[in-house]
Amino acid sequence: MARALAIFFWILAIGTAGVFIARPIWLPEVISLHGVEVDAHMNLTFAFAGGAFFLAQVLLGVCLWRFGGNRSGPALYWHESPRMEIAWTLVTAVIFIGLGVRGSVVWAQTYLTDASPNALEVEVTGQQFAWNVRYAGPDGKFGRTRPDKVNDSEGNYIGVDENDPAGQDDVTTQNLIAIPVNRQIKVIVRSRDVLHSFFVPALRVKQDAVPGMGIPVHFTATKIGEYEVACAELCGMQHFKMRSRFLVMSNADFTAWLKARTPQ
Ligand SMILES: [Cu+2]
Repeated sequence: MARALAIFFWILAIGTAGVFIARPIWLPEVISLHGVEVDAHMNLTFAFAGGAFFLAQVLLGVCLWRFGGNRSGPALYWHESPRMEIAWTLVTAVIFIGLGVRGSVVWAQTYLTDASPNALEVEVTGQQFAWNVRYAGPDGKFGRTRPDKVNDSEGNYIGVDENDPAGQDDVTTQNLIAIPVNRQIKVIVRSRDVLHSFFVPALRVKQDAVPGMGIPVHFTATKIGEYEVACAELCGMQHFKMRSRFLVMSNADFTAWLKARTPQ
């Protein structure tokens, strides 16, 4: 029985390691500048945590194989070994603190730095169960929004105030975001009802949308193509279908795309 259990733990260890190495289900290919760093840090974390898990399971199997079964007499054991306890505590502390420090540097580069003044601003407002997107238009200014102007039947999902001249050229779309490639984008994440989370897996960007707040997050996409935005915060019965297309275009294509939608 003990040997069967040992084999079980070895298969578990090899199977788990195999899944992490082969990655049959994983995030899509990364397409942002900072995402490369995020992936590197995630891989490092998996290497340490996965390595420790693998060794622990293999060792457990070895002990079961060697010492398990019907043995007569008491097992050999000792009560304590301060040297070993200090060693494994120190090694674990160094690894965890080291990973934490490295991770916070990666985090700070994205979340604790301001976007460049040349970044393109896009406002993304979550609602049950769609993503509303707004561009400032040629004047570079977002118009005022007012809750009492929200009118779903007229397509004014975020309540743009038609009396504010700055808002008259604003471009709005729903479940469709386009951005130019290789230019920094500053997304202001909002919600008009409950908590949502703006998640673009290919960018390695995830930011909660909190009612009453405009939370900035910036990134630079490096590859033209069509990607996906998902809501990563359970926000109601139809949360599963709250998704948006995310298009990364050449600068010329993006300019034409935006112009075609700009109110004249
Ligand atoms: Cu949602």
